[in-house]
Amino acid sequence: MNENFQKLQDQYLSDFNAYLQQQLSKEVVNPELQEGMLYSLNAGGKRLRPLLFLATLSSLCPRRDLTSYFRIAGALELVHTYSLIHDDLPEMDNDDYRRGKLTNHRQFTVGRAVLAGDALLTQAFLWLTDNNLTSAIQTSLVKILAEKAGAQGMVAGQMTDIVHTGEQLSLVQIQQLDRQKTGALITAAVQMGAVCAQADVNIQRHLINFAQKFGLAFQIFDDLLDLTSDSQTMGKAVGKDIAAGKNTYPKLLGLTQARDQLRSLVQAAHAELTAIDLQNSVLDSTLTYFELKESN
Ligand code: GRG
Repeated sequence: MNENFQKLQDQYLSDFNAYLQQQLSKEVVNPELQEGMLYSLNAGGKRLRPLLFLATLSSLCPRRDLTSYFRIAGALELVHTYSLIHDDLPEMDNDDYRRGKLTNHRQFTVGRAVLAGDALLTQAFLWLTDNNLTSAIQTSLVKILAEKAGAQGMVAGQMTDIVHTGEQLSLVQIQQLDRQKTGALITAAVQMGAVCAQADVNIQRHLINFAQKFGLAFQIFDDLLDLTSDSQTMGKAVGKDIAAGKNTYPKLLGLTQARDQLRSLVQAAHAELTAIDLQNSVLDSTLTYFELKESN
């Protein structure tokens, strides 16, 4: 197993978490907003999108000081956290628990949760423009995140999801939905890493392909996890998504075929990196996320 991903987490995760805490405590003066934002930000997320961003940058520019990019990595986590707070709201998924803790609106109120989410989303764009990068790079980052998180990406996926919950979608429709809902922000993370590294067009193309495959694998993996006892360690009941009428891969394809799809996506993602000589890179090692738990 390639252990670089573990090394990246060991080296940066606790400093990155401290950075998020420190910055928001300093920048958000309204006490209720700060409390609501930090409550969900500190609720035990894996930081997958920031780590993918840092892994991409580090793979392309091994000597770059990654700590000076915490603000950009942080913007991705702010957007991700907002999306989870809003996803849990009564008019969306109506969840009481996330990651084993009360959801934001259950801990506070619906009004406060909506505003904490709004503030996280908005703060992310401040962080993309209030840093030491050139204005050309900042503009590219804003464009990528706005496109992938908004009406052409995650929000559109969420809309399709809530409108079609309870209906049986085809495989092609589920793939399109997940490309937007889950895959778009993952793709943004990798693309933003490539932009910070000023990678050429060909490299960017392969990295986007890698990220799209990673995103789909991530969703299938999440669906598979829903069916195992592991989901309970994340504060979820086993089979909750399927019981809620969600369109999941195991429901549509069966367990064996869903696992096969996951395996072939991981191989295809690895092949995208091999094409640009990034096999065995830190980014390649992020694929161990799926290997580690696939047997569960
Ligand atoms: C409300 C605009 C809006 C969008 C919500 C991301 C999302 C769209 C909904 C989350 C629903 C969900 C459970 C999707 C499955 C895949 C996924 C995104 C899981 C959560 O991401 P992780 O596992 O979360 O990275 P942690 O807890 O580690 O931060």
